[in-house]
Amino acid sequence: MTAKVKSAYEPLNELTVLDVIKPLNFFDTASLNELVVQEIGDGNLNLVFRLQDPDSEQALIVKQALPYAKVVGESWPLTLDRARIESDALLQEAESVPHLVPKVYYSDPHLAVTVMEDLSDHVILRKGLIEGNMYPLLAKDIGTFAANTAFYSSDFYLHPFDKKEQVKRFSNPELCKITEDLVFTDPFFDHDTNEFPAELRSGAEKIWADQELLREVAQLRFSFLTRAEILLHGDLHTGSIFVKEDSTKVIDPEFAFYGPAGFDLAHFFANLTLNHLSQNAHAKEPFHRENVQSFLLQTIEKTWETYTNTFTELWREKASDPFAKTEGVLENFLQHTFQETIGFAGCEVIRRTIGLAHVADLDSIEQKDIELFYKKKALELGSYLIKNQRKFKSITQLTDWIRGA
Ligand code: SR1
Ligand code: MG
Repeated sequence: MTAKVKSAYEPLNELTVLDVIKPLNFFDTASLNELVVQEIGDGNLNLVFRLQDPDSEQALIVKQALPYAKVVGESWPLTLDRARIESDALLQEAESVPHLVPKVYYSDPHLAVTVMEDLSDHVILRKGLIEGNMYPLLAKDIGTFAANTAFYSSDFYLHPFDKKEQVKRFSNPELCKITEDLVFTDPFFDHDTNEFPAELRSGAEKIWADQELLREVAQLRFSFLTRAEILLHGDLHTGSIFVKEDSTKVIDPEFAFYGPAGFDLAHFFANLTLNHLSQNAHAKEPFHRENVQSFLLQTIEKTWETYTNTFTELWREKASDPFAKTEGVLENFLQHTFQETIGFAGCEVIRRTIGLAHVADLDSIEQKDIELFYKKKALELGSYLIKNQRKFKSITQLTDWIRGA
């Protein structure tokens, strides 16, 4: 859909958002004043408006970046360019996996706005998992998403000039800096962005004093800073995925950039692992808990299998790399990606436990002592993954270990 709208930046409200969508002629209704408009954003960074025609049920979403991080306030300024990155990433992803991302109807980089498909019939995966729901398509869909977006954005497929153009297009320094700080730096030092109760201090101090662990984190961080391998979503936790029984949609790629291939799957696996831990407290009865926990581990296994199988098929059919047919080249790439996935996942587990921006999976455990117990476990688990990333040789070795942990 193409249309021109007025575009000097100002934060939208329930009224001015109508000016943005008016030229799009999306709604059949004659009067836009009849639309029900709600600001529904519950994330850390943006405004999200849902506009719905109460008669026809037609609806759409207008997402606008604020010039600061909503989670902290105006004292944390943040680039509006992330809105352009997000809509460009959605369009890019839609070229290979259109069924796995919301449709973009319109975007305006000056207003920092993306108008997109309404997905209110889906739920946020994190919420669904905390409630103990299971999603049969999840693993296949996320594995397919990760493999396609990785392969088609990589040097294995693209001409080197095109790849470098893409790296420039998705240069996202401010959002990367958030990840560099919040995932790879602050939780590993006594930094003032960290957030945790006093009872976790000894666990945190153990991490800060562990030189072997810090050396590994330094290497993972360096990888994140320097390895422009593929176009990443950049923030693929379970709050960035919408699900329903028969559909999966990956949303919110405002952190998209070119980075190391294991990073997205690591975030997905880390957040599933945190949910797996939290099920011990959330699940109402043991039988259901066991079901949900095995679903989570199977999801990790099937996602990785789908990722490697799909990536391998794409490689065999379409790789233009001169070494694509050389024995062991693909296997080395996948092996390195696997190892880093485990290390990055360990960092994310630790960050979501003692750093900034926790996860509701653990924070919503009602009994304080039980919450602390599982948070301590999370710190041990994250540290082990980082330090032992090279010991895991297969995905089932990883899931077996999580099951035992
Ligand atoms: C200030 S932003 C905090 C976190 O929210 C986003 O979803 C990212 O995970 C980021 O690290
Ligand atoms: Mg987000």
